[in-house]
Amino acid sequence: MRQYMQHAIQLAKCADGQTGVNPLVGAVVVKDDRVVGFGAHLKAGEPHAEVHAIRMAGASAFGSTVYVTLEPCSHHGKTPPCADLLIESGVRRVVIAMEDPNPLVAGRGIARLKAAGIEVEVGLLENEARALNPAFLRSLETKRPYVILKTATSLDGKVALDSGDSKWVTGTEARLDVHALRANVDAVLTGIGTVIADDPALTARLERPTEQPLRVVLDRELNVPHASQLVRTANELPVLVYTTSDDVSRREALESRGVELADYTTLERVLEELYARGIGRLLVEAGPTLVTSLLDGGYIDEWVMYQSPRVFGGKAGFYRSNHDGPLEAIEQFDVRSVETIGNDIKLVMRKGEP
Ligand code: AOF
Ligand code: ZN
Repeated sequence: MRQYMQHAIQLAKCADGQTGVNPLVGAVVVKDDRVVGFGAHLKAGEPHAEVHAIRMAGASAFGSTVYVTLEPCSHHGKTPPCADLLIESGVRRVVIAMEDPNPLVAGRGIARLKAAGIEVEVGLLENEARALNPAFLRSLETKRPYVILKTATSLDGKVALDSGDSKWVTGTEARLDVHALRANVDAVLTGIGTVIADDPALTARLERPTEQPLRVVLDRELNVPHASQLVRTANELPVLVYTTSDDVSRREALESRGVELADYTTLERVLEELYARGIGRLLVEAGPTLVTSLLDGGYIDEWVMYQSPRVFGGKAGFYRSNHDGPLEAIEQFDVRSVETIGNDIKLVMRKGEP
């Protein structure tokens, strides 16, 4: 029944932005045409969707059909294998939207269920289930966070006037939307240039209470001002600074203010390290230096571009390289959506399907 899988997909979506490097997963348990349990994976390290759903179903799980958006796992990760739980609970049939591409699972969950005599069907609403997890699917391949670039520019792609005036490029509605973006990622990355120029807090300020992203700054020389909003709030909300500086007094001064320091080797290493720390989605809000490096390195998976319908002119573009061409050689993003937000344009682009 498609409808039960649709419910499972909706349940999975409830935890969007909360699961770190883990996928969004939903599960619904059905017995004699009645829903007897449901659940979603809410947070990395916590029980998987099937565990919540089966617990809710209790004894009714025996002889039931379980609809789950991702193949039940077969590995001992932070939690025991879901396939075993389904088998032990006496589930009769399992309907799975998509196989888990995680090499630790990759068909073994399905094989285990079948070996136990459970009827298994794979592929119901597979496209919808894949669409739940672009970040998880891409990161499995890259071992880096899913990187979302945010830019706010004029129609001619400028981030400021040549005078430096950049407050505000877009209207209040678009800026509020950025706060929703921040609330939906695990970390926000910026460069020291932006910290000095704009003094951003990089927090998600919404009307509703929300989890805050880890704030990450690339700052080779350790020039981050002690009076900056980031440093002043570092004791309450974590700030991680990647640096090459071995200036002991600068390091100690920042550490005593609650800033965590890490070694800055390469951009690629920083991204890999953030992923290893559990950062599944990373939002980049940075100036032209970092944005150019990330675009040139091919690290941007998704791009949210806000454009103000006016022309700034001048030189303050967000991108500094100059492609040699030919034009066909320049990678194109896929345009996913275009909408008006206040009196600005919001354009969402992605690198091809993961
Ligand atoms: C499921 N149901 O709800 C989820 C699954 O570290 P662990 O133990 O949480 O394992 C994480 C991996 O398990 C993750 O990479 C993915 O392959 C799978 N996630 N599997 O059966 C779930 N969240
Ligand atoms: Zn599992």
